[in-house]
Amino acid sequence: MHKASTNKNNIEYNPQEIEPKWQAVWSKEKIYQPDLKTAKKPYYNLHMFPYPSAEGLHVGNVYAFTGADIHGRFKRMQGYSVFQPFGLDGFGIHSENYALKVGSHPMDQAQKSEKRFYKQVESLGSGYDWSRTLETYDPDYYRWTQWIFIELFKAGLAYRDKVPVNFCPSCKTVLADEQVEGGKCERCGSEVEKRHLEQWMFRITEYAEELLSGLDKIDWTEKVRIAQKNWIGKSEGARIAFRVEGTETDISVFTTRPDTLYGATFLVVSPEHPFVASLPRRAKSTPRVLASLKRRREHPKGTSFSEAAQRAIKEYVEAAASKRDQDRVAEGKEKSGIFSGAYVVNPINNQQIPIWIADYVLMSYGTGAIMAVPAHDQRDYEFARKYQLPIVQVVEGEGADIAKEAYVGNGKLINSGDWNGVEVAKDKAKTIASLEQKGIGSKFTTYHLRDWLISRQRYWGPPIPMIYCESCASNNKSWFDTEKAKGIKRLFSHFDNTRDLVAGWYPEEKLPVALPSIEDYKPLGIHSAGSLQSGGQAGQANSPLGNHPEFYETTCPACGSKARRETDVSDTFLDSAWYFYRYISPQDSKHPWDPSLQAKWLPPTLYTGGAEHSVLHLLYARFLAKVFKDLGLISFDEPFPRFFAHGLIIKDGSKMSKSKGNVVNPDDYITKYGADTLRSYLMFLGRFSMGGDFKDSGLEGMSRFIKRVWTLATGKTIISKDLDASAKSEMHKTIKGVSDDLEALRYNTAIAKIMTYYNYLSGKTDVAKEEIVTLLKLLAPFAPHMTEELYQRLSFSASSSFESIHTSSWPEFDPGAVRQLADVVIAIQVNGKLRGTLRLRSGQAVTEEEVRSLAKKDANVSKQLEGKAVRKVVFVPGKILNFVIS
Ligand code: ANZ
Ligand code: ZN
Repeated sequence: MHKASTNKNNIEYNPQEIEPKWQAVWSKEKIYQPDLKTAKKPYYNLHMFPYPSAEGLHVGNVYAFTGADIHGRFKRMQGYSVFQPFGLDGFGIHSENYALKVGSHPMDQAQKSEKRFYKQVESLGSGYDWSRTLETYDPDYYRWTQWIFIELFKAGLAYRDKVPVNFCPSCKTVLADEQVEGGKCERCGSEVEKRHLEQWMFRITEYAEELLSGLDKIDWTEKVRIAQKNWIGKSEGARIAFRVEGTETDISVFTTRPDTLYGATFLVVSPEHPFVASLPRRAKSTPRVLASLKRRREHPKGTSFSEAAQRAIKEYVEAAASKRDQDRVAEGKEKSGIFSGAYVVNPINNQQIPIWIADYVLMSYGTGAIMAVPAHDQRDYEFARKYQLPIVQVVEGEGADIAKEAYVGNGKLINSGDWNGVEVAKDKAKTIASLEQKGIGSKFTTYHLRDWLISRQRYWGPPIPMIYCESCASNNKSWFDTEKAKGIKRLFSHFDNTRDLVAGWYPEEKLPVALPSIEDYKPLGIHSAGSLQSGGQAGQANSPLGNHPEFYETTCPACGSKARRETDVSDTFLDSAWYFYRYISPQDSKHPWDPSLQAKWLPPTLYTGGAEHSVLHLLYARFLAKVFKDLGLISFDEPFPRFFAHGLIIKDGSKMSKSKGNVVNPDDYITKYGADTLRSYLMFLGRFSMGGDFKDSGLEGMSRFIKRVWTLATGKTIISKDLDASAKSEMHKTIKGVSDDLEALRYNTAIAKIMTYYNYLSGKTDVAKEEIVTLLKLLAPFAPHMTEELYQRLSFSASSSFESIHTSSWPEFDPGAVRQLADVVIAIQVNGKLRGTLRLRSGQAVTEEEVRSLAKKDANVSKQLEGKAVRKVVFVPGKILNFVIS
């Protein structure tokens, strides 16, 4: 390599040559492959793994991966055994949609994407442990995804239910709530429809409180923590029971405003509320209902009352069923409803109030019924206005004008019996206590979070490993009646109440249930009776596997009857909710993850990724961790103690997307400038947490900087000598700044500091070896190839065998070496006029005393003060010292 310094051509910076060269050396020397068993200081540096569905890597991926890699490299040089794995989230709807688009079978497409993606990622030069990759569509992986499904089923956390679901007409499958953004499919952007379908669900709601309280003990990017908190949506209030007139039954409402109970002038139940279904029976058995409707002249002439009213109610309920929740509750949407014919008694004042049925009340929230307080709730107000229902004001406060709109502000209770004068915001607890004392209500907490819908009517996913036996189902038997079930830890006792939700179901114990290669893999959508094929059921969404008896025909594990496999696959987000456990032992055929390595390596030390996953992936992964903990599978209950959300790369002012035609392909830039330049440029764009705007001109600038460092290290006279105090100070100042920045993932400012240091060094006539080594080491995480090349060329490696710059030690900061952190300039005034300035090193002369005596030594100032009496001194530390003289 010393010969090289005499050959001019070879000293030119040539990333196309050196980058693949060092990638091969690193791989051969296994410098990024810690021995997980013996490693002393484990540091699991994880970033979110990508869907390899697009046309390969895009600059947004490069940005995310590089930011994580830089932190990992920093930690490795600090002496940690950094484990940084890579893999592909290539199962699921995202990849399948892409395969459908390009017209290639998902299985073939996966192989193609995998090759291309891995090759591209390798060209970035990141420090991955390539011996531990995983792909979610690999049967060795998804057999454990299926195993997890079964573990949840056995614990009572998976059940099948007919529920109103989000259906994407374009993806032809149901979606979880988290996958619907503003009424649109998270993946394809189509308007989501509402359907009632039988689906597998995970009881994530059982963990609502833990998911919420756990947020307080983890170190996450604040906006992501808040988004998740809001999604869980804890709501505290009360439950109040209203007796239905003429019956022994109560309708229970959930309210966050129990203090407004005196203002409840009607009750509203959701169209799906069981009370509505009970109405026809009631109409027959209670003449009172009939009488009450007659009184109100809602009984059209010529028909039997109950028939007409029932028909109208039935129609209303049916219309509501097809509406989407977000449309039903939207502010400003015209409210609709229908009188039920029945009444309840307001328990606080014994007044009779009517029960209405309206679709702005959802069955899935609270109790599915509300007490309407039109004076203080805008939706109730609009409803009351439309149907001429009474409005009674019970809160008096500033600006209240009930004639115009509901008053939702603070104030004091009025028209509220013994509650009059109570402060509404402050004293909610008082009214709840009063309700409890009177025996008509109690404190109640509910959550907006709903159970995780896990089944997908698609092809490209892990088949849900369950078997359904008709004959067992009709005897109300399930796996829970088997001998095996007796020894299993059940997490929730109230599972016993929902046994019917799993009747007939048995887990497949022989995993994996392999996804067969079929040609008719396209999504089928909802079956009408006419389009039924062998596997389908009218009105049910059917899966491609439902057309394959060779797949689904089997026998019941319990009774031996003919049985049928589940033909739905599970949600992609299940695949990605546990991948980071698998990385520690991707080849383990006995366990989902190695139990002993688990204790040492999990959870990941730092997790980086996009904020857009705050209520998807990050929520699901937290849920699974809590279940695993309860099942005794792991020793922690928060999977990501530290999560850092990076920003987005935009191009020409908008998020990169194919439809906008502004996707940047990193390959072209790597070819032209080298990965080191692209990496450093991306990290210099702006704060890593904020993202930035990708500009070709910026890349040119970074390319020049990288070349300058190259020239400095190859062209300057580099000598071995001791640093003088000022050189030491410059160096340690830089070490401190860059180290702090890398710790906190503030990469743009780290680069700025490295640039400043470069400028300092390039201004010197000769540069000491120590200075160049430091510069290269600080730059190494950003530009791993060229710093390695220079480090080796200059033979800075101490040992005769290969020692990479990336496993060398990070420059140690010596606080004693820093002479000055920054200069402080203090204006010296006399009677407010500037008479001199004082330049101080920070840490020097900070008290007023000291500054005053230094100021007096200034010739100009002392002349001004001569013979004058100083009446007062005004001192603003770090800025001004003003002598007031007479
Ligand atoms: C009476 C009341 C008076 C209310 C008032 C509000 C203001 P959050 O904060 O989202 O929890 N509500 C309860 N269950 C509902 C359902 N299933 N569908 C639609 N609305 C429902 O909102 C709680 C409030 O939303 C509850 O408090 C209830 O209206 C309504 F001046 O009860 B309130
Ligand atoms: Zn059976």
